[in-house]
Amino acid sequence: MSASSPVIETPTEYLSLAALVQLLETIFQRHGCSAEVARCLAENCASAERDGAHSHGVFRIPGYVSTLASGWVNGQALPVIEDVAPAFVRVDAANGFAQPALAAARKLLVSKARNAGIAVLAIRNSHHFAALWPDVEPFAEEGLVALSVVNSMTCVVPHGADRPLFGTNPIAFAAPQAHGQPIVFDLATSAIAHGDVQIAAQKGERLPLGIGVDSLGQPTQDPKAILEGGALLPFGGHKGSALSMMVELLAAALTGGNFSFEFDWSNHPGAKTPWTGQLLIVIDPSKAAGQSFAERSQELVRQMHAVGLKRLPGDRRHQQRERSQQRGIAIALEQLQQLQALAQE
Ligand code: NDP
Ligand code: PYC
Repeated sequence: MSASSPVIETPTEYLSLAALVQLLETIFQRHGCSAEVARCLAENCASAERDGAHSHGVFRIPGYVSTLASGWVNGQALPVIEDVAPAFVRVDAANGFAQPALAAARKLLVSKARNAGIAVLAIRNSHHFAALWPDVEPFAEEGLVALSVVNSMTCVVPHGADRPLFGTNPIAFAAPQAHGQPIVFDLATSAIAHGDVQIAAQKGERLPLGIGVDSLGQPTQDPKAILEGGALLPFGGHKGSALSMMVELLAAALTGGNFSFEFDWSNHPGAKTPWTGQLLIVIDPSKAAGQSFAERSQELVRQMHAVGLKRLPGDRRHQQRERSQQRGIAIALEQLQQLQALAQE
């Protein structure tokens, strides 16, 4: 581009969080979700868009809609909660989404964590198509430490193997921090999230080397080659691969959900949501000995900044959240019109 080339701005609209939630809620209801499930998914997806987590924001709506239309997932499912032990809750999501299952079991989980000091929530028979941080951040906002894992669909080659087996299998962690935002990280154990490969393919962008392979197992920077018969690699070689294996064990073997390689959606054209499981571990740090945990986390952050760290995980999201709160959530006009059309179908 020459210095004199005009910059072409994408026409953009700015929506309040409430307006975006309302629009998405209408879409989910129109396409087969109960009012409760629609509200839960709309809030989740709108928060991701507000925080600039674009791979799991409104970009996902067509996938949700095609999945619901395919009959692969039950948008009206009523999760079944089983209180199995003083620190263990099981939920059968009844082939519905994982977020309403978590919402239904949340109160029991928190009360168990506060009583026992720790509690586990094992969700099975569930579909998770979203970012994981919204599942853990609220626990830290009420003073608890939370860790969650969810497995997805086969598209990652275990380190040292020839063919894909694992999912993109994210891990999210949240901890309270005195006088600051909770410390939160949320990362796929693949080199990048599958959603970001799809976005790169849509934009015609190339990916860095070391992220994926083509259908012949050869390294590629072409996102389409990864999506069409190729696969992703774990982040960090054998280390990310071990974490991805751990996610399969905790989110599937422990919960009773499917491994990423165990479901077959070929009879449901349009199905996009992995039918797997999710595990959450919640800890009440007030039960621990010593100084206040939140004060200790603040001290750790202080020392990290003191050695030159400029950016913590979660900082980008929080900055984007603030921007969205000030000027509204930016949605490209064309995308907004597509959403409005889906709300009217
Ligand atoms: P990123 O690699 O973008 O970010 C991973 C984490 O690292 C975030 O907490 C991020 O914070 C932080 N981070 C990024 N860059 C830096 C940096 N330079 N310094 C310090 N911290 C940094 O995310 P992924 O691509 O791994 O995952 C994207 C999303 O995809 C996640 O929300 C994940 O849950 C979701 N996902 C969902 C799946 C599912 O089955 N439901 C499957 C796979 C992924 P920040 O947020 O502030 O950028
Ligand atoms: O981005 O890898 C991903 C993903 C899988 C399921 C939902 N998101």
